[in-house]
Order: sequence, then structure tokens, then C-alpha cells
Amino acid sequence: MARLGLIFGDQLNLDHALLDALDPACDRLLMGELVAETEYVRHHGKKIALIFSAMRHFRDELEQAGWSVTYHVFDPDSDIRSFTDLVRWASAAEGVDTLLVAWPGEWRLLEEVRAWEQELGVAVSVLPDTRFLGALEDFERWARGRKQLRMEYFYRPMRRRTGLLMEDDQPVGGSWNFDADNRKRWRGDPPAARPMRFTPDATTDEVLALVDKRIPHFGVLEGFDYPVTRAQARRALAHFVSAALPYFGDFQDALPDDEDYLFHSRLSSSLNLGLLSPMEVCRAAEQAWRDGQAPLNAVEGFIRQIIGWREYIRGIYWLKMPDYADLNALGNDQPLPDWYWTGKTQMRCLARAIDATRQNAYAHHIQRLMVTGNFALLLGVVPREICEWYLAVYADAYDWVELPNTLGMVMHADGGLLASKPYAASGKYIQRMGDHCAHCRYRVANTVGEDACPFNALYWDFLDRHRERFERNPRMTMMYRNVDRMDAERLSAIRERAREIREQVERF
Ligand code: FAD
Ligand code: DLZ
Repeated sequence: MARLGLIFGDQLNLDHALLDALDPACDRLLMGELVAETEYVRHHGKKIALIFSAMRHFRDELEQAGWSVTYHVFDPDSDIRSFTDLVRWASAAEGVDTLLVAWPGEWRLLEEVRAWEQELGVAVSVLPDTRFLGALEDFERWARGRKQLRMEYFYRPMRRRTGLLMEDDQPVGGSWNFDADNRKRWRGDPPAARPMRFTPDATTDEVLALVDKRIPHFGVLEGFDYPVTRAQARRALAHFVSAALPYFGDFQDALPDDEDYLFHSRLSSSLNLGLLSPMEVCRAAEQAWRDGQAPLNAVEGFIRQIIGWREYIRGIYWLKMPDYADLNALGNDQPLPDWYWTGKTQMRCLARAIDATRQNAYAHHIQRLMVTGNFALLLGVVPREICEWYLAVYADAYDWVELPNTLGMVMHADGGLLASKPYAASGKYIQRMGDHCAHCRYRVANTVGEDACPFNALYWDFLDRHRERFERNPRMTMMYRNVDRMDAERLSAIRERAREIREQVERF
């Protein structure tokens, strides 16, 4: 019986379920750089180069470990364009009767895999994806019967299960969450840590040239410095823990005008490719706290992002797909402004976030949530359009993680399934958390008038437009109290300004 294991390009982990299930002495592995995977959105060039380089390095590691790997190199002229083409070709060429895969990172691909038995006449076995801490069945069990799904209540059992930052079944420091300490504005001290940079080797140079010449893409290719192997990702982790983690908590929400990373880890691309495991990352952070090298507010905040948010987001995706992708609870109908792709907007915070995105295939969480995300929410962008943008432009973006973050957390298009209230904020929030406003053409103190910060009128107008849905939300009472203080004339001027921004958004 000939067996073949297909390894998806984001499953580059040596504890991959296939490697346990198969035998290198008689089974083969299959990997492929595929036109269809580069085309479903206009990915950032650095994202494609990262995936291809990491795939090629992983193939080499597998071969060194004794595996036989059939590897399809990117070829736009080949008939092999999709995973289905690849499996059809490989199973015929190699006389395969059983195909093994691990659960993919996208609903779209799971559907494709499920069709293979019928379409291609091979037996298909789908194994668990070992890049996560929890099994999907565990999440389903946790979610079953709950009126509301909230990350905080998912996170506590995860702490107990992993034992991270626990003492005798209680959280160390007496609290599960230290977020109240994590909202400082950064004023340049201590200096930003920045992630470790990796100079491209010959393999990466080769894929960068390939992407440059042959693959339509978004963004800038120059300056590629991502870790592309597990060894490099381990060094990036060690660098983060010593240089940035101590300040990660304090400045987690900061929005500096001139620092793209501040104290964020930039480990998401390595985690999502399988180069690092979530548990080893969290253990490294916990150890820094136990050694007195990083404070609890930083370490707890960081670990929560991984065993809390990352696992919760994935659970929601697989619990709610495929219908989830079509939700539009707020009835949005605005197209995505074209300047999301070019960065040509006069709003400084947006221009900086989009420019960083174009350069680095990266923006930190608060830029994604409170700048590009917040603006799309307030403007009322069609969820599908903004989701496509996020899926395309970030090196760490895969459907399982991008979709719930964008559609649920940012756009509230799931009607509050993922988060209890929309993260809507005016220019005042952006001013409080950083110094973009000092460099902006618009005045953050103004709400109406040609110079007024567009976030302001859009914010009040958003609350006004969605009053019926949100005014009884206890977490939004204060916001509506402020709306209620406005007289009719003020509200009408705000509505007018918001209408003007929506109609002419390309000029702002
Ligand atoms: P850090 O700030 O250093 O955080 C540490 C780690 O925590 C991250 O590496 C990541 O693995 C995890 N994490 C933190 N927040 C989240 C979250 N909300 N969901 C899942 N994991 C989280 N993250 C992705 O990995 N891929 C995406 O496609 C993605 N799309 C997003 C879209 C929007 C609209 C928003 C608001 C957030 C999105 N995120 C996504 C979550 C988060 O912004 C990124 O994980 C983070 O910015 C990556 O940078 P970092 O590694 O420096 O993270
Ligand atoms: C995002 C992406 C790209 C651009 N290219 C490939 C590829 O050529 N081969 C591959 O195996 N995976 C690629 N990916 C990731 C997939 O689109 C998809 O997100 C994952 O395979 C899901 O597990």
C-alpha cells in the first residue's frame, strides 16, 4: 500500500502528525508552491517569499532526516496549479492509494481535501493539526451551551490546563489579568527593542527574485528579514524575551509615530508557519518572569495573547465556518478606500500604519485594531472587502486567524459573537496612545469643519446610526451618555460631515 503525506505550506513543524503516522522507509511526502495559493488574494510579496523560503528549508530538513519529499517548485506554466492538481499528479505518478494530510488552516482547503476521495479515487485521512494547544473538539465542548463566548472565560481553563503562571491551581500574583497596567503611552524611553533581523541566504534570495519577476503581489520586497527556519525563529524568540518582553506589557497599546514594532515580538509569522510551538514560546516567557527578567504584567499579557486569543480565535473560526465569512450584522455597504492599498491618505495614523504594512508585511496589533480596523468599522466598509485586505497584506495572515479578528473583533459583523462591544474609538483615543496627531494635517480637537479629524465625526455618527443595536449595551452606556449631551444642531452637523467623508473618502 503506497502512502503519501501532503504537507501544507504553513505546517512546517517537525512534530507534524504526518511524520508520526508515516514511515520514511516506505512512504513519501509531498509539498508544492502553487499558483492558486498565490492568487486567491493579492498577497504581500514578503509573505509569499517567506512561505516559499520556509517551505524549501523545511524540505531540506526533512530530506536530511531521511524523508523522501516530492517538491513542486513554483511554475506558472505548469498544469499543476492547485493542491487538487498536485495530488492528482502525484498519486498517479507514484501509484498512491492513501493520502494523509493534517487539518488545513482554511475552510476553503478543507472542502478541497474532502472532495479528493470522490474526485481522485484515493483514500484521504485528515489528522489533527499539532500547531495548537487545544483540539477543535475541546473548543466545541467548551462553547456548547454557553450563552456568550468570551475569551477571558476560555483563557482561565487554558492557564489551568497548561500550568502556565499557576501556583496551586491559582494564578500567580493573585489575578488572571494585568491589563490595567498595560496601557502606557511610550515617550521614547526605554528605546524600542525591534525584532531580530535575518539577512536572506541563497534560498531566500532565489525566492525573492522569483516573486519579483513572476508573481503579482502587493507591497515592497526589499529589506526582507524574516526568520525562515526553526533555528532562526528560536533565535528571534530568545532575542524578544531578553530585549522586548520586559516592556511588552507597559507599551502594548502604544501607537508611536516612528516605530514599527516597539516591543512587539513579530513572532506571529513563525508561530503560524509551525516554526515555533505556542507552548515553547509561552514557556520561554514564563521562565523570564521566574528568573526575574520580565515583570508579571508583561509576561501574563504576552502569554494571554497566545494561549488565550490565538487559540480562542481559531476555535471560533472552525466552530462557525462556513457561514461566518458572509456575516454583515451592521449592514455595511461602503467599498474599501483605494488608499488602503497605496497608503495615500492625509490621515497620519492611517498613512503610517499602511506604509509600515507595505514595507514590512507587518503592523502591530493596535495599528490593526484601532487604526486601520477602527476606520473601516466607523466608515462602514463591507466586511468581505476589509477581510480580503487583511488576508493579503500581512506575513502572518491565514484565514483561520485573520477572519475572526477582522470580521468579529474589528467589524463586529458577527453581531457580538466574538467580542462584547465594537472597538469603536474617536481620534482622541489615537491621540492619547501616541503622537501621530502631532504630525497630522487634521486637527484631532475638531469634529466638524474641513480640518477636523475624520475619525471624530465618523465615531459619533457610528454611535448614532447604530443606536438601536448598542445603546443598551452596558459597556457602551458612557458613550451614549455623551451622544445624548449633544444638541440637535451639533448632531446634524456631525451627520453631514460623516456623510461628506463617506462620499468623498478617497480625498481624505
Ligand atoms: P505580539 O503583539 O508580540 O503578540 C504575541 C503573539 O500573540 C502574536 O505573535 C500572536 O501569535 C498572538 N496574538 C496576539 N493577538 C492575537 C489575536 N488577536 N489573534 C491571534 N493571535 C494573537 N494575527 C495573526 O497571526 N494573523 C492574522 O492574520 C491576524 N490578523 C489580524 C487582523 C486584525 C484586524 C486584528 C485586529 C488582529 C489580527 N491578528 C492577526 C492578531 C494580532 O494583531 C497579530 O497576531 C499580531 O499583531 C502579530 O504581531 P506580533 O507577533 O508582534 O504580536
Ligand atoms: C499563503 C500560501 C501561499 C501564498 N502559497 C502557498 C503554496 O504555494 N503552497 C502551500 O502549501 N501553501 C501556500 N500558502 C498557504 C495556503 O494558502 C494555506 O493557507 C495553507 O496551506 C493552509 O493550511
